[in-house]
Parts: sequence; C-alpha cells; structure tokens
Amino acid sequence: MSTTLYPHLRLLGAASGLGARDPRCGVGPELLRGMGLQRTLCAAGCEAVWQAILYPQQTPLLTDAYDVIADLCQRLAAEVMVAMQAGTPFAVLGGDHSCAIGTWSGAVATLPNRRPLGLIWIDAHMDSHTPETSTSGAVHGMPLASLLGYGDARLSSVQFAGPKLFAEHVCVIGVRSYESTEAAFLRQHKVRVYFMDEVRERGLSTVMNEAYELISRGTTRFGVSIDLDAIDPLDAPGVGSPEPGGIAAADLLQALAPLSAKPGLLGIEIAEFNPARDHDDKTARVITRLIEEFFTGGGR
Ligand SMILES: [Mn+2]
Repeated sequence: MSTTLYPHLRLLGAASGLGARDPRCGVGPELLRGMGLQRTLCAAGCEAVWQAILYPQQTPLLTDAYDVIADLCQRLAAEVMVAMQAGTPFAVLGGDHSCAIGTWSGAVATLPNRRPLGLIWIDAHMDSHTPETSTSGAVHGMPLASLLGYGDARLSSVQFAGPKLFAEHVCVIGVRSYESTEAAFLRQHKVRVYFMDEVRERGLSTVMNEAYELISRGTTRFGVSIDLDAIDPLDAPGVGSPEPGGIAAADLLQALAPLSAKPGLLGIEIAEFNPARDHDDKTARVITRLIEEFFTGGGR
C-alpha cells in the first residue's frame, strides 16, 4: 500500500512589478524563496511547497503592459486552478497587486458552476480605478474594478469574460488613501468599505468578523487578499506605496487567526512586497507570520 503525502499549502509567486510605479516588488517571490520561506513554514508546522514562480513574458505578441499583465494573470489563474483541483489551499505572493486579477479569476473559474466567491480585501487603497479614471495608469490601482467586471477588457476577461466577484460578497478593510472616482465607484456598487477611522474606532477584530459575516452570506468559499501597504509602514516598510496610520502587524495577525478556522477558506494572497524598501527583513518576517497564522492557526 502506498501513501502519498500531499502538501497542505501551495506557494505561488507572481514575480511582476509591471503594474506598479516602483517595479522592484517584482523580485519579492524569489527573495522569499531564497530566504527559505518554505523551510520556515515547515518548521512552524505548515507543510508548504513552491508550486511555481511566474514571470512576465515579453514577446512581440504582447504589445503593452495590459497585454503582459493579462497574460501573467491568465497563467497565474491556471496555477491557482491546479492547486484547488489538488484540494490544497494556496498562498499567492506578489509582485504588485495586479496579480489579484489572476488569483481570484482562477479561484472562481474552479468553483462548480462558478458559484460566487467571498473576498476580504485588506488594503490602504481602493484599487478601484479603471483606465479612464486612473491618472497614473498603474494597473495595481485597478484590480478590484477589474474583478467586478469593469475597466480594460483584457483584464476583466481572464479565464472567462465578465465579473469574477459580486459587490455584495466583497469587503475592503484599512482604506486611508484613495481618489474620489474610486470612492464613487465602490459606493455606487455598494461595496462595504471599512476605512481606517472605523477600523481604529471599532477594533480590527470586530470589523474582520463583521466583514466575514457579510462576504459569507450567499457564498460557500472565500479568500483574503492582503496588500501589505494596509499595514502601518512602521511594521511593514517594504512596500511601494507606504501610507502612515495603518494597521499594526500584530493586530492583523490576531484578527486573521479566527478566519483560518472558518470553513471554505480557499487561499490567500499577499501582494506588494518590495524588498528594496524593506528594513532588516521586517516585512519579509510579517509575510511569513501571516502565512503561518492562516495555515497553522485555528488548530489545523
Ligand atoms: Mn492594493
């Protein structure tokens, strides 16, 4: 009789900074792999394996950044599908946050009958621009709008055309820097946004529990997308767009722990790690702890 041991967690790298103004986050996944992330996780009781690190393809067929990012997201979505079909959770490591388009498109495409997915989006920003409203043109400012079915068609048709998420199943937590066009977009679509003021007032754990209740209404599976800039730059300096007044890393770890025990957690995503801006590997250590908390927390 043979026994096959399946790893409990698939690590996926999206090694691209093409969607960011500071592209140096593209080396994040390799740096984490080089630092021995897998070994550290295994030592903490979280059996993990690198499934793939994906790089942007530069070919004459891909004519602009949208093409290259859409192609990368298509491949990332396929890797997420492989992990899910193997029955294992995944952790996608960016790279800039445009990878979210690939991650969650792949997740939804794998669900039977494309059943709706719940998503908690933790971010200092709203990421809800379209090419028309964006002044920078940076795609990492657009992934949430894309997943809701708006913006450039190449980005909103990864895996299949049309919306991947429905507004009533999405919550955004930690926002403190945004443009009025994005706020209007999310308000119009009735996405629940927990601004940093509310998080401070009510406490992150309270807000997180409420967000989970909201996104799990009418869904059976959920994921969490973390932009590291949601965390206060004092605790996670290694990001491209730091915003003061953020969530304490310890508070985030504590608030996320209960989610790990919830049924239906498909995987997580941790984006925008920019090693060139990190101090003493502070941010890299936060990333490791976040993954540990998710996949060893809750007694699993
Ligand atoms: Mn973001």
